[in-house]
Amino acid sequence: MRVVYSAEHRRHEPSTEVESGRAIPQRETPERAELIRDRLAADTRFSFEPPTAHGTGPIEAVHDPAMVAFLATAWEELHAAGEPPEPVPDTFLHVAVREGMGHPPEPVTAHGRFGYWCFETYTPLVAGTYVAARAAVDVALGAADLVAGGERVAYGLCRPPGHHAPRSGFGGYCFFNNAAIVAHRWAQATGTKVAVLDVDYHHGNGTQQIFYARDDVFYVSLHGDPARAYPHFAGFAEETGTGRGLGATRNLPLEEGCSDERFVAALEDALAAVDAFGPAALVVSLGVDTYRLDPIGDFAVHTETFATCGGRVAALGLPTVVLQEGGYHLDTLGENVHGWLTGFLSGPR
Ligand code: Q9C
Ligand code: ZN
Repeated sequence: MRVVYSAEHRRHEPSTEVESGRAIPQRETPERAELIRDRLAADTRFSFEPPTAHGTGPIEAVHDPAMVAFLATAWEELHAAGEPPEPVPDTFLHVAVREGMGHPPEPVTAHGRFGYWCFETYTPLVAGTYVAARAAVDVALGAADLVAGGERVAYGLCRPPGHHAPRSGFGGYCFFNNAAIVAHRWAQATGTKVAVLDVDYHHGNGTQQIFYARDDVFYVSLHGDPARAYPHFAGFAEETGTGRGLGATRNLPLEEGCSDERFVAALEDALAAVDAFGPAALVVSLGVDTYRLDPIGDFAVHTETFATCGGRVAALGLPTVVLQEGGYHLDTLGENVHGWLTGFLSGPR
């Protein structure tokens, strides 16, 4: 399997995140990508290549160009305004503030703009964030190019991840929605339908939002029920799309302690839904924070099950772009991703 990887991810390395007002160690670290890379590199079935530059065009096709412009210079502007090395916003554009009054203009100051575009406190900016986030998009698009060129499957070792970023926002360790950028570009370039299968522990609220009113990109997710889990405000089973997109979103919220059997059964439901949609290609948002010991998940999925899952996804028979999202148990992160990908290569069992 061909793997696209860029060392530029290391430039995004916040040391902390803010949870309930406490600064705690950042979970989404450079070490994550290095552990995955090292595990795959120890298996000759995987080969590595750098991404090619795709510019901001594919990003601005999915995200508000004003958000891209903000991120391009945000850290420098915040720094010049005297903010700390890893700033986090304090005043967010909560929906209630503008209820019944329409959308406000983008603030003028960097501080105001930060809370306008960012939706939570787990996602500090550092000096290299923009370069790293741009590289993650190029990694994703590089993997998609390999599949467009005839590879059955390719893996983009994206970092930072992307699935929490909606069209006009960022958060949840995510800046640009790598999977959505790939899915949109593929659908536009080919005029065919695409499915995004999101198996990260967290609901991919950003990806769902981007495609919610569209009938050309199907979004299906297995995740911790938002009744108890981040991102709290999206991912409910009742959310099935809107307008012409009605029926092109499918959520499978799962209970605390979700077992291997339950997880695989839910995956089979998701795969049946993908198959019924009839896409020409598949994008997988691969998070392994479903693992039983993940520090921010609460499922009971074991390492062996990731191979089962990869094999079941391969059985769809679709050209498949696999992109890295979450997974925070460092001792098993490489093994779990390797298991999923080799399971895909081996096929169903
Ligand atoms: N106590 C990804 O996996 N922290 N993002 C939630 C809840 C933020 C996860 C902690 C989780 C973001 C890509
Ligand atoms: Zn996650």
